[in-house]
Amino acid sequence: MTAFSHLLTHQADGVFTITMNRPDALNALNEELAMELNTALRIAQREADVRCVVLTGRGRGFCSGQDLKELAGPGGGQPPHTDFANLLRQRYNPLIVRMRTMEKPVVAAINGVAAGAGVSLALAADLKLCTRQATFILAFANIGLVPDAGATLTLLQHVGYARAAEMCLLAEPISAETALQYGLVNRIVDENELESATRALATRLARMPTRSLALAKRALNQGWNATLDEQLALETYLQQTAGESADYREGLRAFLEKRPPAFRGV
Ligand code: T3D
Repeated sequence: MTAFSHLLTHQADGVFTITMNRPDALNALNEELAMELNTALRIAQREADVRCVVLTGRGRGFCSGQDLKELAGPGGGQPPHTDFANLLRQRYNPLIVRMRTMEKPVVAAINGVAAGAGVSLALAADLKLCTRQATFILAFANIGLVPDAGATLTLLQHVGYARAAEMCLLAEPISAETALQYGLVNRIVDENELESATRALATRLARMPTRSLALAKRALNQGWNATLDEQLALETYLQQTAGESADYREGLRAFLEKRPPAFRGV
């Protein structure tokens, strides 16, 4: 298993768990953490025995976004020039694309505050659990930046324009309850139950027909920009593909034999 300095990884029962591990900085994304996260997601995507990916953070934060101290550089003077375009292309955009297009479900277990690109990461997951203490802050405007790492799209997809504009323009924290009400997260759990609830959800997903989940994810991703005709054509193609999988045959057999299916993810 690859060794990481700012990440913890763990694999069991088809679930690959990635824990961001810079708790003193609320898991702010410095270059190392961002690049390691890219590597870990690449591994999770590649390994056939990984059938669900969990992203979480250690300590009281999920992820506080870009490491602002890294941007500020050493000393207290004028911050140095940052090539933001390069930073996004190198670190953030590949992360978001990988999470959204990975052919297996990605679960975010949001253990605390998510800020800036930390919210973008959470939004890129397919399913989200958070603790009652979790908060979400699109903090970009507080430092004169623009929401990025996909958030201007994924936030709109989750909450609609009025709420997205409020979150982006006012950059105020929203609570876990509000996040649930807005549709930003799927479920709130008590802090001491996050691990077990995440494990139960992820293990369940890992036992499902991975190929069909991947195809459903692709259909949902593409649905946003499609016309009805385009989406019907895509669904037709995806269903034909799913119908040729071993898991479809197993699912149908199991139904007829009145037993639970044993999906293998192929
Ligand atoms: O290319 C590009 O476009 C760049 C990409 C940009 C994407 C972005 O993510 S921009 C947005 C960056 N993030 C933020 O602006 C959030 C900054 N942090 C905060 O606003 C607050 O820390 C929180 C609301 C997240 C939490 O507040 P609180 O009061 O619970 O904790 P705290 O005391 O502020 O933070 C605890 C420690 O974490 C503290 O360390 P210290 O100073 O006591 O040693 C704090 O400095 C550190 N920390 C928190 N966030 C960051 C951070 N260190 C570096 N970078 C951070 N983003």
